[in-house]
Amino acid sequence: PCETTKSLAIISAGYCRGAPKDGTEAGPTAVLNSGLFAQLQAHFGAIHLDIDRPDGADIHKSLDPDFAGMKNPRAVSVATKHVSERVYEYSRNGSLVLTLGGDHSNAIGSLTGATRGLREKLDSNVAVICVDAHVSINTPDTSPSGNIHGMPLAFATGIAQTKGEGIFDWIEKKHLIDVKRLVYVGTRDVDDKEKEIIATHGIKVFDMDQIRRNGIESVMDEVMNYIGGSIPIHLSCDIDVLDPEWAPSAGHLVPDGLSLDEGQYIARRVHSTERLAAMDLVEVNPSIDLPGVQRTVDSACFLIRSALGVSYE
Ligand code: 5AB
Ligand code: MN
Ligand code: MN
Repeated sequence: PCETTKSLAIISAGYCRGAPKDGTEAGPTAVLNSGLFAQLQAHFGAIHLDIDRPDGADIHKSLDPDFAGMKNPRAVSVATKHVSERVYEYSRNGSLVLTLGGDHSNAIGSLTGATRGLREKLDSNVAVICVDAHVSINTPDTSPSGNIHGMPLAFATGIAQTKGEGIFDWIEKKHLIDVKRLVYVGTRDVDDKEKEIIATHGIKVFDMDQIRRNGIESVMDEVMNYIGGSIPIHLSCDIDVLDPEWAPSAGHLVPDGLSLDEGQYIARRVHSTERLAAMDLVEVNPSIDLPGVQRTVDSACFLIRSALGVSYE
């Protein structure tokens, strides 16, 4: 049911209030300006590039006190609502949508936007492959930090229900992804309370241990089996899934991650389904480990080109 995607839309989502460290606001520019934009243009032709900043995304910190265990909740809510609406418009019109973060809270926007758009367009649910060292599924109640970049999958699935005035009160049922269509690859740093959430909801996880035991090829066979053969796919990539050797410029480095080749293999397998409908690439932070920024950006671009089937030169 998923027709070949003809156009590409890029949402520059350089919002960083979901993370404890600033810097990810410079992620989209760093990634696009390293040659990627030109390569994507050569491949896709005209690209819709959306770089508007929503009013309120920079709500001053003094006007945005903690709410129910969340830091900067109003700023993150405004930003993610905007991303959700932009991704929704493009998805509904049949574009493949690439959202560049920014911290992982931006995925609240991209996941809900793509889900809503594809439901309208194709009358189909979306399968979400989340590639992250973490599971990023704390609720405001379980979060040890209050950082919303540790919560995107909880809000996008509806597992987190916490709402206030101007705080995620825009999320409705039509936005929510189906937890049974969510699968993780490459995790290796999961909080105890997140383990409980994963168990309670029966969410599928292929962690680093499984990848080391069985190999990435066999794990991806299982991933593809699990999500089934027909529905569109949303690939949510947190760059920290890669080993810090390949992506040192990120805020929550965890050792023993994926090699770049393994990351590329995942992306290629997704591409080969011809069902990639949306992708996020988040958590690239050009203010961390300056000598490693180029390497991190190059890895990010490599994953994006692999998932989108773009070769160049
Ligand atoms: B990232 C932690 N689980 O909730 C939390 O980088 C870390 O988007 C979250 O994966 C890491 O604060 C969030 C301890
Ligand atoms: Mn992570
Ligand atoms: Mn994450």
